[in-house]
Amino acid sequence: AVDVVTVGESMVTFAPSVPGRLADVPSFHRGIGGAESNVACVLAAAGHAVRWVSRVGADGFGDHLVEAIGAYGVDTSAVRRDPARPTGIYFRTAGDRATDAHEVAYYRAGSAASAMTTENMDLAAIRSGRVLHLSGITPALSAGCLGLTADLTARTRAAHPLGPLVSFDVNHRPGLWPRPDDARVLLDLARGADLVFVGEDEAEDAWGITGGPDAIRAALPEPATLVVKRGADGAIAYDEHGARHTEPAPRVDVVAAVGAGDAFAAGYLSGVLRGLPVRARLRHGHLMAAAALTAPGDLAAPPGRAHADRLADLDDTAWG
Ligand code: KDG
Repeated sequence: AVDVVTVGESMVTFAPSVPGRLADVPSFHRGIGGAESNVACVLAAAGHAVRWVSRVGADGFGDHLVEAIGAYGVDTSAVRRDPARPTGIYFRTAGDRATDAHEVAYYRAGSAASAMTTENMDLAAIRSGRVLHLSGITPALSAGCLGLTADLTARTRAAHPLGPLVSFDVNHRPGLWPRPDDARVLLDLARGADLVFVGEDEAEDAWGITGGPDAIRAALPEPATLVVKRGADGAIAYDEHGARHTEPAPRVDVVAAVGAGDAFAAGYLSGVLRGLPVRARLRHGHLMAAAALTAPGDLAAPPGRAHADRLADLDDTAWG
């Protein structure tokens, strides 16, 4: 049985060998990225049965993604190869340590994954898990990808009441939306999910919500659970009973924030799958995020389950 299915574009990533402007970096280290496959890899490392569903090119980068994501223990059997379109790739700079401002150069327009539609995806494979995890990156890729995400959120819930719990990470990527206002569609998509992850700053950038976590919950009352992430200030989960759970984040020396949100979602979902209390779900989210924050790439080696359990069980004085 599959615990979690994720759907989304993955890319071969090129991280800089030295700091500096993109124009000046002489060489890059190859890695793998893609928010949804990052979530899948962290969940697989935490011992869950995970499937990643996508489309990649029939090229060497597509081979690398399937092999590298598969090597994490993720099931890639429903990934389709597109002989007519390339696999997406992207380059980024190390960024400024204080502000985390970094340059990203995507080469993904017209990629194999951007051609995902409801019609060309294996919907039975997509609905085969206890949890279906999606993100707001996919609907930014093309009209077909937006339609797929819409079908898998609101309309899927109505037509498949016994289907998987739908988890949605807002993942607002301003550079992918043609016009800033287009990102408002993420609010509608989030309304169709059961569990939503959003950053406080992200809700302001994408939706203009400035009133903090309670204002975000007021704008988004539909998902049974809403998790608002506040970076170093911790995270808040609003549950279906109207309760609000706040959990501080451990202090870490940030090397690169990329991938931390994905790792947080994976840790939280691992707690959901294991039936842990909300507070432990948040702590597992923080622990997985801390591993990503302290590693340079999109994907870090997460702590093993037993170690994470020991850390999550420490008393409050060790947390926050
Ligand atoms: O969350 C990290 C992702 O942003 C990164 O791995 C690449 O999926 C990606 C994207 O579209 O930016």
